Amino acid sequence: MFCYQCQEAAKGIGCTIKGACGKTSDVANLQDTLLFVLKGISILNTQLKEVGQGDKAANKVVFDGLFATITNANFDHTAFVIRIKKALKFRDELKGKVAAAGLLIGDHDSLHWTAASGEEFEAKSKEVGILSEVNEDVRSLKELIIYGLKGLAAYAEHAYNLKHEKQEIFDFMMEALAKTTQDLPVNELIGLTLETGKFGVDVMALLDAANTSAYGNPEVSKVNIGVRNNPAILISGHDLRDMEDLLKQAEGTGVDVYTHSEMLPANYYPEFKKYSCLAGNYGNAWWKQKEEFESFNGPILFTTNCIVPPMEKATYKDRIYTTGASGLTGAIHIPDRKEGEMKDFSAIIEHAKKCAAPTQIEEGEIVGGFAHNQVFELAEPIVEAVKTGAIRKFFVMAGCDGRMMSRDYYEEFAAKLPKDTVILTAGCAKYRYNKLPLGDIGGIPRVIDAGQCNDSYSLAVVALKLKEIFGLDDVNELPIAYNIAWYEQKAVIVLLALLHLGVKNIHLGPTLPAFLSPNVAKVLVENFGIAGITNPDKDIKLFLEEA
Ligand code: SF4
Ligand code: SF3
Repeated sequence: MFCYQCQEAAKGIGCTIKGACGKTSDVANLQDTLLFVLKGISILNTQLKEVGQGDKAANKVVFDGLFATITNANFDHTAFVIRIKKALKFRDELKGKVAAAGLLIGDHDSLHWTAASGEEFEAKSKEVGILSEVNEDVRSLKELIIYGLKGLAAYAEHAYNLKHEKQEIFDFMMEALAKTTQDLPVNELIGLTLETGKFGVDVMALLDAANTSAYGNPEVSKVNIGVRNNPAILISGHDLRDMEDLLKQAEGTGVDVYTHSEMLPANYYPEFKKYSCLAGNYGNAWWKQKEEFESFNGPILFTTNCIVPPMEKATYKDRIYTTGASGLTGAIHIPDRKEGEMKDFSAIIEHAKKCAAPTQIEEGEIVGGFAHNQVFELAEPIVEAVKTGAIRKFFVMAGCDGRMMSRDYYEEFAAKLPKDTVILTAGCAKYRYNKLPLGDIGGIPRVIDAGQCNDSYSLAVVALKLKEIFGLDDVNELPIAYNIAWYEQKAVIVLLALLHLGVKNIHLGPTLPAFLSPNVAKVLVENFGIAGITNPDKDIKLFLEEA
């Protein structure tokens, strides 16, 4: 195996024996092979699309497959073997359609290779894995594009589950994936990287429309972080349609539902607040799950990443359920919903009834729900505070959290920021500072949480609105600094989206991606002012000195 797609890549180079995330080499190899087959499907369907015969079924095969290979989403060997088998069968059907349309089938190996067993699937990865691209810069750009596409695919899937889809986004996803099989000059690959960012904006806008049209606009909300006395289910991940189905089925059963990690923002949606079984948020960011799942006592539902494979001795092993693109060997997987129906969560609800209520680990409330609509309603006092100097600067600290010690930086950074600054956040990065007593500025909280990582889109919308209100030509003239924490590939698409929107001087930490070759990193530094982080004191000084 060789994998360097996330911030925890071993030694800052890549994982080769086992992932720091817990991914075993057999699963890593199967993921590489699945990606290879998805490239073949993308080549064929792009050909069909060009003659007006694109196959809509390809959309889901590709976005769901890409999503399953995201860091910490799916650790299930068998699930990948099944996916590869299905993908090969689907690819061969597409080949038939390409031939029937009178088109030539190319000679890329992803169009012709075939095998039937898990061992053969694994063996293939040696030829088609990341290192099969020998030019370091080309490899770096291609992987940057692929990771952006993985993030895009995840967001597209959530929107799709809410019946929001845009064929242009799927077409781009497949066109770009197909292009990664070609010998393209570096300039073209840079162009494709930036184009990926454009579609990143589009997919986040689509998901925002899907979420808000289904569940209303997030509103300022106090979320309970203590516990009640009922047995309960903990729901994690990002999929709001799963959240809806679970709440509907749990309501009135005596079983409560708590959110974990990236599901916290579900508490901000008016439609979800109506359910009396929604009891609040339990715990913190994903990487604390080993302790928090023990004390939760009830079953846990993963709708997406981030899963940490449990230790052998973990007591909660038989309380884990997965659904959608997520998977874990030994966990119970809840199948997809049938057309027009809800997913069937009865098993997890029955399981919860037999469990003790959660053990309290925290108490009190946290405040969130500042997506774009809510911020616009509060625009007047915010703009006023900027004009009077009560707010000197905003700090976008969106992105991911992770278990590396070096991430203590973000807590320290937030705590040390001057009191006339405001943090704008989204994603699980917020858990580093959303429980600190940072206070407010004339009633405006100093931590403004827009929601999940995809709600970084909301922060971009707010920035563009402020640019308009202040009559500026360039979004970079605003008093906003970007200090983003990344971990997995959704953060990659958020970053590319921000670059597409013209945002410059983004600081990225706790370390720069291992998949950026020195030359590609240089392009990002020279053209976009991308930089790393140093220490909180030095960085705060630097940010405050910047215009
Ligand atoms: Fe390593 Fe990250 Fe890949 Fe897991 S996802 S194998 S931690 S680089
Ligand atoms: Fe977090 Fe995994 Fe990225 Fe959605 S849940 S932000 S790390």
